[in-house]
Amino acid sequence: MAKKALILGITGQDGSYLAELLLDQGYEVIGMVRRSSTVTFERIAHIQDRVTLVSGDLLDEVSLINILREHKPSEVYNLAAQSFVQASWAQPVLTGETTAMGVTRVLDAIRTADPDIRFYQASSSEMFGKVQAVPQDEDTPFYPRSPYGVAKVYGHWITVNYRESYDLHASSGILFNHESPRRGLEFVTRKVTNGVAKIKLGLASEIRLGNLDAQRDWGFAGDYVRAMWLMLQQDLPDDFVVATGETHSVRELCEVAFNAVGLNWEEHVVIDPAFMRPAEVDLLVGDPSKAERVLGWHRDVDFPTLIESMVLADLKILQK
Ligand code: NAP
Ligand code: G4F
Repeated sequence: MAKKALILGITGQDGSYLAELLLDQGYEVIGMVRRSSTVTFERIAHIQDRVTLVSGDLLDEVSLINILREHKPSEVYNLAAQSFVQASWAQPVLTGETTAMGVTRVLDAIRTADPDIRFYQASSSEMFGKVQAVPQDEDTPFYPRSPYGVAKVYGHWITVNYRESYDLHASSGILFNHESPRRGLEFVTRKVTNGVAKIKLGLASEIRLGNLDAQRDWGFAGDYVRAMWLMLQQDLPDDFVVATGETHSVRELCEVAFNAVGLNWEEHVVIDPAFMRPAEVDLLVGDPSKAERVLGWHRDVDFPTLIESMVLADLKILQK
């Protein structure tokens, strides 16, 4: 019989790539979607007839228990969250309810409905915040710098706690930034690649950005969902850092993206204080040695290839 997986957050960037991966592996895929007055299925439109979409919300534990009881998945991937760091200062309580308490609701629903379910929690390098070591690995202490980061630390520790308290197969992937042509337009990579495409086509003349000095360890989302799946195939649950081991500044990101279409970034990027954050995460760079050694994971796509592919994809979308 085909294995059955439930993806919370299937309409998001990672959810769409993970659904593709699981379908390719022969899984039956159930995706939870929340009620909305408009359709939010753009990222999964191409596979919508191959997945089962069910209605539920991280804010509503009853909906989670009912979905687990009805569909009986053997694996649950919690990718759902309020995931935009900047928005977490404007909506700290919603971020906490979703990104922190939402994890407890899912874990508790699993404990109630079927404690044999294997669980993946989407933890984040944002938990390292004001970094206490370079590079960051599974033993680096957390020092979150945003309400989002604080909520993710809670989600991480409640996952560890349910694993230790109830012997759940619950793993936490501490993933560094990962991007793709499906990335939300508000995140800096996609904002830049979309802006570059617009400028190239004469539809805009500038991109307004905040802190160009921030450094991130950027990888490709398609590579990172493979690590999530590998974690749930292990005999024992554990925590893993997933990263490229390289870091680049927002300035370098601009350089690579503008170069891809033969433009000079300095002529088009404008610094706008509106995009500065109350507290910044200056430098992230992860050490993926454990994921490489234990899971046999490796990334395929490097930084310039990733950014150039996003620019090309945005050009295509806009030309259509
Ligand atoms: P994303 O594109 O923002 O997707 C978030 C998903 O969560 C969407 O499907 C969204 O549904 C859903 N969601 C939000 N609130 C919900 C609620 N109350 N109930 C049910 N679903 C809800 O995020 P992503 O980039 O794919 O990231 C996936 C996960 O990994 C997130 O937890 C994120 O925090 C974490 N993470 C991401 C990165 C990264 O670099 N991408 C790195 C580390 C960790 P709608 O479509 O209805 O909004
Ligand atoms: O693309 P960002 O918004 O991503 P951020 O804050 O690193 O968070 C992403 O990665 C986390 C993993 O570390 C995830 F957990 C989280 O869910 C999300 O996917 O910003 C990256 C950097 C920041 O330092 C920001 O200050 O880019 C800087 N930046 C400079 N100008 C900007 C802008 N970011 C955005 N979004 N927009 C700007 O105009």
